[in-house]
Amino acid sequence: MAIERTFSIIKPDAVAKNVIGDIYSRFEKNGLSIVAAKMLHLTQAQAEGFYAEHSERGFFKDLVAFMVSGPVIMQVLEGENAVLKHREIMGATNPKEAAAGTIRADFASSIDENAVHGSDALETAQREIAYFFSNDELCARTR
Ligand code: RTP
Ligand code: MG
Repeated sequence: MAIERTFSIIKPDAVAKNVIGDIYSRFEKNGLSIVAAKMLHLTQAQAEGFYAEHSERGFFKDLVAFMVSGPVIMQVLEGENAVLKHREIMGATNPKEAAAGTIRADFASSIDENAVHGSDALETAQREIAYFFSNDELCARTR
């Protein structure tokens, strides 16, 4: 299986719940290594740009308002089949539909405040990583 990189955000609700460590632990226990990380409070423009594909959707305004409501921590995860594996660990967008034991089942309170973001495809991952990280911020994985 291919070694991939994917992009992850721990959203403001999960940062406020003090569960960054628990979420990192789930990544690591599932074979995903953190190869870049930063914590920041997104600006309106950063959040709008990041979610531009949803700009015509009814939930866009609320989504952006939520994403700028507090600090987030974002990371690049590397491992075998990382994009899909990460989406599996996260669980469904709506926590009511998320499988037991997934991050969203355990930490998300609603579809709007759903704890984490993860890239939905390899091409998306490359674009999203480049949106927030420069090449020299991506570290080689130590094996
Ligand atoms: P994300 O991009 O945050 O990882 O979430 P996702 O792929 O599972 O879901 P996506 O379709 O990309 O939607 C982005 C975020 O918008 C909010 N959303 N609300 N009310 C709604 O019907 C609705 N649909 C999506 C969610 O917070 C979702 O994470
Ligand atoms: Mg998405």
